[in-house]
Amino acid sequence: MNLRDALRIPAAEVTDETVYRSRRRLLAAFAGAPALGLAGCAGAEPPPPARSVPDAAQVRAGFDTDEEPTRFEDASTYNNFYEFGTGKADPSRAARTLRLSPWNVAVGGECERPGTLALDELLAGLLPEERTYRLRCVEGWSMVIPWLGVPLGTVLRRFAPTSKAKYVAFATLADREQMPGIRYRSIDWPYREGLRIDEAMHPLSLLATGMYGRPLPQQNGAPLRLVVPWKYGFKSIKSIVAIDFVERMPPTAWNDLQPSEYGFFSNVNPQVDHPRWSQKTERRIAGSAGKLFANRIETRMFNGYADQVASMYAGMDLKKWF
Ligand SMILES: Nc1nc2c(c(=O)[nH]1)N[C@H]1C(S)=C(S)[C@@H](COP(=O)(O)O)O[C@H]1N2
Ligand SMILES: [Mo]
Repeated sequence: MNLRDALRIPAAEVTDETVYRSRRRLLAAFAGAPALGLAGCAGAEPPPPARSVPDAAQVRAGFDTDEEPTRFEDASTYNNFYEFGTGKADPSRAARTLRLSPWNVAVGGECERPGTLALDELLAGLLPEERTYRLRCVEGWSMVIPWLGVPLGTVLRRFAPTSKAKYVAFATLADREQMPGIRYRSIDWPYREGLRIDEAMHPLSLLATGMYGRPLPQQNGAPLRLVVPWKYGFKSIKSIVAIDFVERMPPTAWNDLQPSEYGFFSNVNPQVDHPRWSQKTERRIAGSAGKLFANRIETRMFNGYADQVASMYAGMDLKKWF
């Protein structure tokens, strides 16, 4: 049986549990195989960044929501952080020992002031803001999480990106000693993600240091993680140690693994199904319903942030650039 057949699941049987299992199987199938690179987009030139992004005042409606938040105990025990294992409960058990200090972030590439900074230097003078965002995982579940953090763009501008900086690439720590999942050659570690520069500068893009009014738990990506609420959760890379301004679309962990299934943009879009499951609905893990009795709700375009972000994608074919 070839890989594609091995991973095919009859539509009627698809639940987010089977989806997550199949995703884990995909990792196992690819263990040891060479990285595929950006094969999915080979040849075609991606659409350039939008020339301007709205300012904070224009997108303020997206900073909060009146939807019922997820309970802290669900948001901190039902996690994806493959460096600590592929089970949902693995990170909350295994990540406690991740050493958060000292923590340095190396910033480089197409910018005038590159450098490696300790976390408090990186964030010096910035006060964390609270942003309550929806988080929609590509597997078909979602949460509502009150984050604490600073706008990504505010931090990036300190490094004076040049006109060649068309994308921003991020990498997670990959420390074999502290991260038991690194021993499996599934993802081509370190976990990497990227944004187009306009997306990175958009005021909704957050560098989070906390949630629920307290410091981020390790399993949620302490001490510093990205939160990009209009994209599938895997774009929101955890425990960041490197940020690079680059001219070309950078390689990213899930796109490397299966470019036909995980695009670079990965904007939440109920009209573009994952090749192996529908993206029209999601299981909302919120309030006392918790993860066992989560409601199924309709997935919204750009995860409900279309008013804030759609202008960046004007004229872009969102099926092609999924
Ligand atoms: N380094 C790293 N970042 C990661 C992941 C991961 O496995 N490793 N998983 C991603 C996925 S698939 C999701 S849905 C979110 C989950 O964030 P949460 O556990 O804080 O809800 O983190 C993302 N960031
Ligand atoms: Mo995810």
